[in-house]
Amino acid sequence: VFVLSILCYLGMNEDDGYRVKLSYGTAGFRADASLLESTVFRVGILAALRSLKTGSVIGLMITASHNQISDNGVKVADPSGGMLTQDWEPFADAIANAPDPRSLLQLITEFAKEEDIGFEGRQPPEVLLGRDTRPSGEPLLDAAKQGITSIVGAIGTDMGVVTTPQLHWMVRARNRGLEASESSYFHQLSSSFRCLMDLKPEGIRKNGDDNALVVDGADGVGGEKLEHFKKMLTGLCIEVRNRGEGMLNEGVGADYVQKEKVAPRGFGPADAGLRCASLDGDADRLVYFSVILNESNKIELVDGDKILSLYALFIKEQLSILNDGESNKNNDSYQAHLGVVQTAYANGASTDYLKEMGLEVVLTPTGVKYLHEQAAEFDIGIYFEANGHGTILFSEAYLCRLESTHKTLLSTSEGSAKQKAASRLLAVSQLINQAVGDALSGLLLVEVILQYMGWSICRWNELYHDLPSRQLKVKVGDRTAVVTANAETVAVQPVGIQEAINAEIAKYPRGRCFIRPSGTEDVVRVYAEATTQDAADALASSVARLVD
Ligand code: 16G
Ligand code: ZN
Repeated sequence: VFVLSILCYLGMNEDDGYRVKLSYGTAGFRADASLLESTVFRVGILAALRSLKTGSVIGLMITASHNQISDNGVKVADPSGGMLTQDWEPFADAIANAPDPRSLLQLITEFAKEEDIGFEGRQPPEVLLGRDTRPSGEPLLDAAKQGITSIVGAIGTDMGVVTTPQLHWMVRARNRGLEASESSYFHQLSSSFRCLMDLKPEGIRKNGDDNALVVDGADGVGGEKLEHFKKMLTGLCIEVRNRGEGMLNEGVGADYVQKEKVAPRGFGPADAGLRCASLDGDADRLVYFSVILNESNKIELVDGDKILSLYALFIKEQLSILNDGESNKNNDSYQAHLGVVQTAYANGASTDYLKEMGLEVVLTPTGVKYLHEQAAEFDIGIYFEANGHGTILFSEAYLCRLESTHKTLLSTSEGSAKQKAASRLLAVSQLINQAVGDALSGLLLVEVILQYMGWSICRWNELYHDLPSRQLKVKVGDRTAVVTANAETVAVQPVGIQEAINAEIAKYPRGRCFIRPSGTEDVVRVYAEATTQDAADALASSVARLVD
């Protein structure tokens, strides 16, 4: 039986004037912040119900990531720290679009019955709340709290201004009985980073650039956090720019740098050759770049695909050290099923490179929930979107095996190459966020691997050469008219469009092109790739004309 006290709050909803139809897309609900108050309130209710249902702590994050400062958004983190289960998305859509308090109440009551959500004997529901630096965050936080506490006994715990991955990490930690504070997060990251630094092979010479890293904080929460956190990191010198003094996401941030392929505000010719990185507005995306000498603000972009490749190379190397000579003994405690997950946006050259390394590569549709789910199928699954969102997942079963292998190695051959490889893998599992892609932990892993390899950013960028590509967006009346299949590589609707796209692709050597409806904007996106920039541009625009 529910005791809801929502009616008073819902009056505002009818005053909205108009209500846009909202859908819980890849990034939760996102819109102009002024339209979101009652939506966030409703998501608060959902989060409390989810906590009741699972008997675990749930997360609610208020952010619009790389979008403009006037936007905001809300998404829910499940007990594992991952995205809200897809089974609940239709309910999220339904309550967000409920036209009046009465139908909202009815939806909730019916859903609770269906899901068999009751109060008896359960822990009081608890939701951890986080928000980015947007000014609209605070009032929206209040709306979320109201939503949560309208479920009797439910608690909303405010974690303050945090990065999206910090909040997901905290939810995961809490549900594992661990301390879930910012300081425990920083402590875990810095100690596993130090452990990896201590395990660097001796005698590696630095190749080119020094330890200095310059980071574009997108004028958001990530830059602020990193500025504070960097003091805890030894062996790495970080300069943070765009820490919040300028306008959030305006000409800065990972999304801008990756899509426009230019240096962010505050970076210029004087930075040529430096190793630079860019976070997005809520610090769940990371790309690297270096400014090209004498080319105003042009950059060499080192995107998510290349971060993935670097990680894959390192993990594979540790696994082969660990496996060396073990295959005959049939000792599967040493074996690990390693796989990588990408989307259709992955540069074709990266996919070729990973396959040449002998890795299993799986494609999924765009959106973290799909990549994450697929990566969790492996003992070690590495996923990345080209835009810089990704992480490395270690399965519980594999971590258990690895821990016992490590213990044995410590007692039989401490200091051996194998023992160190096992230590490194364990440290990576501690460093890299197991809940969601995390620019701060991702950056530390990149830095430690570059030092391990003795590589400069240029050497890293040489792993393979990106095929020239072009992304366009086409404003359409109804983006849902485009329906895709095979991880968005084929458009099955409108009927006939794929044949027309194929005919365009056939005109270009190594041409590849796909269209998909955006999950976050009212547009259809076009991606094209070919052997020259001109060809990629031409392919993209001819396909965009087909969509129009
Ligand atoms: C969201 C997704 C991101 C995806 C992007 C695509 C999450 C947490 N974020 O930001 O993974 O790349 O949407 O946007 O899933 P689009 O559908 O507008 O192209
Ligand atoms: Zn983001």
